[in-house]
Amino acid sequence: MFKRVLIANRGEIALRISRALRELGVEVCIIHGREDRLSLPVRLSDRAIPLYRSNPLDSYLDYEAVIQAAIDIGAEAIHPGYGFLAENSHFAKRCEEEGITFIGPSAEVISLLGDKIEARKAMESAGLPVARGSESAISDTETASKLAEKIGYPVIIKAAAGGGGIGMQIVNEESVFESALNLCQSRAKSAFGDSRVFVEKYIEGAQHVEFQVLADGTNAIHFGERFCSIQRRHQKLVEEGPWLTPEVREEIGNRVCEGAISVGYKGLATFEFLRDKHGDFYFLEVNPRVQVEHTVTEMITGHDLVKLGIRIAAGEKLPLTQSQIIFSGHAIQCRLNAEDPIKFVPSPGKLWDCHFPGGNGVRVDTHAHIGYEMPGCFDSLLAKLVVLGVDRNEAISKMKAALKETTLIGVETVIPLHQAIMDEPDFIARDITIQYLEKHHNLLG
Ligand code: MV4
Repeated sequence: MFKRVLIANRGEIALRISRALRELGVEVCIIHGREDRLSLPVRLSDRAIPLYRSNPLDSYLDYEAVIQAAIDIGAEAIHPGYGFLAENSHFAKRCEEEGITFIGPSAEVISLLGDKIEARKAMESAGLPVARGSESAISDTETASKLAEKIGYPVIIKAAAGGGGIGMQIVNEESVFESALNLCQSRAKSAFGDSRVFVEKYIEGAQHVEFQVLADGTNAIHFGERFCSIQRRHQKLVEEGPWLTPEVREEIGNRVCEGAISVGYKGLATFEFLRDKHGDFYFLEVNPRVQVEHTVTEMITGHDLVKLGIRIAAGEKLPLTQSQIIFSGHAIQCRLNAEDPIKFVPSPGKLWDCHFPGGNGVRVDTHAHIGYEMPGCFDSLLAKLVVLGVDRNEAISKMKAALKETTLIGVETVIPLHQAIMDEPDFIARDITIQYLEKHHNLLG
């Protein structure tokens, strides 16, 4: 195991990683910006390295400074968490060059999976189901519109360098295809400096289901699925699991393991899928990092995913077999963002009071505390409230009780929205697609 690890992140995930490192007997180091100098993950670290920048985000994005900090303090590895540098192949490459372990997959694998055309091709070859679409980047409009005609409208045009839905265009008829293609290409060019796009059949009325994988470069196991359809502008709000029957879990689970093995994946990964109303799956992308909602999987399997990811990075082979992954109960997570619950605009401010629920099957991952100054310049995630019930109905009841007990004074939060969702008949009936919030306007005030 490592002796000393540097955390290149902030907020709740920095605290989550810090806990995992402590349990593994590793010294906890962390970089931080000015806004976070008094934060819990910084105060609880063994060593904190200030990297103050005029733009607060740069404290966590200046990767040469992060690498220099690791060298200066003698950290053998860097944990990137999620966001910031987590999916930056240049950063992972620079770590490799400096002999520092990047806790995650290789730079080469990050770069392969970051190209959605390459990722799609690799996963299709490994036997994962994909939507009908273009095998390579679209070069000319005519070929593209012929392909769209063949696949049948609606189609979706996506950026190769994308993910997170940036620039994506849904096209319902041929007459607007060319303008949508141009728009997607120019959005892709300005957002990613890469104008390559591809076309897929648009999957209507779909659910978002993702599989948790852990791989060691040679072998892979899966920890089942999470259901994450309740999202707004590609920001998830509610995540839960399990969602599928054991048979379907085993089938898709085996395939994602094959997919991870085929690219020599090392570390934690999430395989995202759409699932249509017939129950058919379509691979979307692989997220090569720990995710915000990993907690749902920890609740239903009992395994500590963050510790497992660190152990793999330290060179251990998979310490578990698939048969040791056993699912029990139903977990739901509500993201408690410091935002206006209707318009979702960030609500920074000082937490004058702060109380979180507890009790059987209730977990709160947060860096919040009384007196905490919630900055407006970072992600608005203040806490993750996760509950585990024997079944989904018990989990919903527990979540309602836990939301009621949560006290956060000084900022607005999305708690009222979560409370409305937990009482909403379609949510209770599991009748949820990725359009859930658009189709339930009544929940937004
Ligand atoms: C799709 C799709 C429908 N059909 N692909 C959105 C983000 C990116 N990861 C892929 N996305 C989608 N791809 C096909 N062929 C619909 C979406 C999508 C979506 C997917 C997951 C969760 C929320 C979403 C919200 C809007 C669109």
